[in-house]
Amino acid sequence: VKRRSWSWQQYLNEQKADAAPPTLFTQDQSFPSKKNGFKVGMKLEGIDPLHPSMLCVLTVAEVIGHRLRLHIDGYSECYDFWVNADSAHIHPVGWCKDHNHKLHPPKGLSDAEFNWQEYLQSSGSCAAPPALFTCRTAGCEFQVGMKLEAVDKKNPGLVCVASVADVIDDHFLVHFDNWDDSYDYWCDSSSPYIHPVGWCEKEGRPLTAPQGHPNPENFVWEEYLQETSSAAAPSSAFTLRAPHAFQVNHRLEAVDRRNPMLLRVVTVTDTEDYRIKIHYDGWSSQFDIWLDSDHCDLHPVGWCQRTGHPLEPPPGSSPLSSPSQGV
Ligand code: MLY
Repeated sequence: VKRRSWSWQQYLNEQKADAAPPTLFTQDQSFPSKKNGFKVGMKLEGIDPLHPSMLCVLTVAEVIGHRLRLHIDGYSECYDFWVNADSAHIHPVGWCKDHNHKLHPPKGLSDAEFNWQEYLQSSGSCAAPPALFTCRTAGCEFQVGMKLEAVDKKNPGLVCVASVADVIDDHFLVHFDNWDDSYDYWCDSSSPYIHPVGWCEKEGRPLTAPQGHPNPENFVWEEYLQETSSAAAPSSAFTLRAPHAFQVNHRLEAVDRRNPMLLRVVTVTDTEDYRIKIHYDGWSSQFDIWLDSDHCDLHPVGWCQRTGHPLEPPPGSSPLSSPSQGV
């Protein structure tokens, strides 16, 4: 069955709504500057979204428009995940070795047993050509081991003692001291979720001490830095970005949280300085979600069309009325 065509322009007119201006989006959200050259079967290295501290062996399982479904080699398909082709979290074969990062071999192979050349040969597959990846050369002042105060995004009321656990180009991994890596997240120096050592004290806010700290109510940074022989990230490293400029009722395109192969028409229904609440048009508001305004699953109106990705029209919205339909 051919999908009846649907038009953003007609929909915006009907809804008396505006598209969020393309200038409000980050580069990663905007119209890509090059074609998606990835092909099914190509192998690469990248971050496991469920274990953001781990770089894994990946295979392109599906390509739609500017997006890729990636499979973690040796694991169940249920861990497959979608990324944009210009994601900062994917790298060519050999990247980990060249950049001194540990690469987790496919399930079933030990570190000693895994070797890319043999693996490609025995699996009869090829490496994704390095030219397909978007190279990001910018660095940052953050270095592995530096300490900071960071919001625990899974418990956003908490600002906690944290460390830089990894650095890749201009991104770094925030890790909460003495907790497992399930709370870790990648961010850049402009993130609103990170603060220099001493920020909580200055703001008169509680600071959550490392797990198991003997005296969490009286955590003293100076002592902790000494005990752990570590340094605070310099305050010059923090480059807090300006709040976003999305407005309530702006329309955009967003990945469906529940079925991430789909992109849907969404409306901004609430805003905070660094987050927006989105509503999937035509669906119950029980599916509304808050997202960071720079989330890579948000795109300007027209992104799907421009990148050759289907866009799911809101259920119940009328298809394009064309003169040939009469009336
Ligand atoms: N109630 C949660 C809180 C965990 C907080 C972890 N942060 C500080 C990294 C729990 O105890 O699991």
